[in-house]
Amino acid sequence: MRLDVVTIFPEYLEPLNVSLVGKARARGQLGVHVHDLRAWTYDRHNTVDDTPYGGGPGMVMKTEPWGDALDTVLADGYEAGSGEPALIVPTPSGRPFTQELAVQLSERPWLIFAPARYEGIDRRVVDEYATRMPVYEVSIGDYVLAGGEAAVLVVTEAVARLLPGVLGNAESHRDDSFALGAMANLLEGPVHTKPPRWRGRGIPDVLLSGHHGKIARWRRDEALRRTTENRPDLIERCDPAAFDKKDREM
Ligand code: 6GU
Repeated sequence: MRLDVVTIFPEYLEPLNVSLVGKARARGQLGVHVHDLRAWTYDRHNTVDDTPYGGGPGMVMKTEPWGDALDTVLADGYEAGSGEPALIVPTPSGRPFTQELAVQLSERPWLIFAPARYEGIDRRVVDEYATRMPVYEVSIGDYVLAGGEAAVLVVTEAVARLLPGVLGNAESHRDDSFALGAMANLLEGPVHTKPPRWRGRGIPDVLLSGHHGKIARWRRDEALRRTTENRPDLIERCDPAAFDKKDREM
């Protein structure tokens, strides 16, 4: 997979060199290209923003630097045979970024990120590129960040760990919170490891019982408890029939 990020803060994307994404990159499973938007400004002050038409507070990112930057990135990627691109525009006004969308994006060969600062990018930029490729305007949650760069890191990590061969163990994502399947829409329950006693605290007996059916049911109950506590909205969405089936299999 190829990733391009166009930003006025290339340093903000340094974390893409470390941990899971950094390793995928080092192994050649991921090509990451970070570009400084100001490389496509031609005035003395490298201006990327201007006042909004219609008035109001804040500044809007200008069309021309974004258009020239995206045209260059697209030409590079097509020349490199990167496949069909999709444009990701992080914005608090976007659709919610979910595990389902992470899976969809992980199936694409080439993602181009356009994180904005200020009040956002002139609308005509999104409208223009939407005629050429799928555009996903995504929000990572119900709060406001100063810019989309942190969201790029979030989306990139969620997508990269789904790529074949990036996580050590393909089973690792099966029980993830938000994974699909019988535990769909349930949060993961608590986990424990050695030592068996720490500051007077032991391990739940069932986990030491070796009884796989009982352990699975305990984990399911803990997942339900945690979901009820932290995300009652998710409980509404889970499928009681899936639980009944799992219980019969035990
Ligand atoms: Cl993607 N961008 C900004 N600036 N704020 C956000 C966001 C994105 N998602 C939630 N808040």
